[in-house]
Amino acid sequence: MREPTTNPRVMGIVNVTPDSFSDGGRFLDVGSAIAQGLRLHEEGADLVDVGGESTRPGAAAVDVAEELRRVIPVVEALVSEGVEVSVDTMKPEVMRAAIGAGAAMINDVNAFRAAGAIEAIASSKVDACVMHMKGTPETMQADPRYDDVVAEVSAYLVERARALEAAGVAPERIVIDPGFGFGKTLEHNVALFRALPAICSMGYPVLVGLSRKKSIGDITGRKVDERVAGSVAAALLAVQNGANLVRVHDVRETVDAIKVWRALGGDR
Ligand code: 9MG
Repeated sequence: MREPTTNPRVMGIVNVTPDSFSDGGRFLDVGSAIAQGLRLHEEGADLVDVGGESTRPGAAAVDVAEELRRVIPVVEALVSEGVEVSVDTMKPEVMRAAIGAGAAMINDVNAFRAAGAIEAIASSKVDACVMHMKGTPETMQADPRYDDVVAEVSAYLVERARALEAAGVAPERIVIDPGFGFGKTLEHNVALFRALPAICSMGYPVLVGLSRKKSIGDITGRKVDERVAGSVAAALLAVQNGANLVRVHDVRETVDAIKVWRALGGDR
């Protein structure tokens, strides 16, 4: 089995989505998103992932102008406060603007498959997270099927990482992610999780995102806001199995758990 990573990093999640109405129009609370990013940074997040388009199952797409309006002011504000920022986007225009605003990573659940996405990242120095997703957020949970989920996801991740390398992205800049919950049943997610030691031996750092997801709810029987303990357990086991980066909502709890794990010899 692969040795656990000695220095796992924690990525905090900031979603910039409209959450209230003002004078008949959607009111976008950029200030709350910035405050949330700063709070996660203070709680010990190594980097903060900012997203302006929901990737939840069934979520509708947003257009480029709206996504830019949501994300870029938050990136600028967090970077100016010394926060390392990742931007969760599938759109090359948003990638370019985010890189211009100082983002250190582009996290693309679509694995840079959009026209112009590889070029947007290749002409920069930022890191790139390539994630596996079967289908689109709108359709992905409609009866996903695989012959061999681990083999298919692994082959896809290698193919996408090689596509980035062929465009000039150095392998050290590439992070791979099995994409838990993105076109996968609980069984698929469990099979991928159990294969983490092998996935972590593929030559790229690995990101795991299970925080508060349906799989945690399916296992524990808990509602979304009651999934903290289950999410922390999953993050810790991911780290134990070699994950380099865990993407989480509950930064303080995850950072504490990793500290205890390390102090008690989990990283030996
Ligand atoms: C945006 N987003 C939601 N879940 C995610 C996950 O599991 N991994 C990555 N890379 N991004 C995610």
